[in-house]
Amino acid sequence: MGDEVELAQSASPSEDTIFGKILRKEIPCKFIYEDEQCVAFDDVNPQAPVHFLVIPRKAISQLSKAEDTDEALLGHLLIVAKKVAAQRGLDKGFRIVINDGPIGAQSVYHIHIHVLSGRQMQWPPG
Ligand code: TR5
Repeated sequence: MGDEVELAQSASPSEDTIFGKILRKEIPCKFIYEDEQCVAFDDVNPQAPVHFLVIPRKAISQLSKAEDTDEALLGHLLIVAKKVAAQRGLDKGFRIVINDGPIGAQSVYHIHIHVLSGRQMQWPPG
């Protein structure tokens, strides 16, 4: 089992997360994109040559807890993901991942979109 999966299995949803601290600038983090609704930054433990995260400023813990009223925000995150991917020159493609809950190997309970590229992705994912 990978470290990230072990971390995910021991993670518990909490009001405050490391991403909340990043958003409040309590932890330094170089944003590669930001607007009034979301920010993007490189993953600290990249699983591919390019691996960045797009997170909303709103603290939605996970996709399964999102509300119908979050529809536009969730769409916005995907549009930002593809714009930043284009800025990073990912013209041959990329993979989007959203982990949800322990089975989905989610370790940080602030919803985030993973964008991975720079190597050939495999299918099925592990
Ligand atoms: O497993 P899930 O889908 O919850 O993904 C959480 C991701 O957050 C993992 O890919 C981690 O590597 C990433 N992560 C964790 C921390 C962190 C981060 N990315 C950027 N900066 C981070 N800081 C400062 N601290 C972390 N604990």
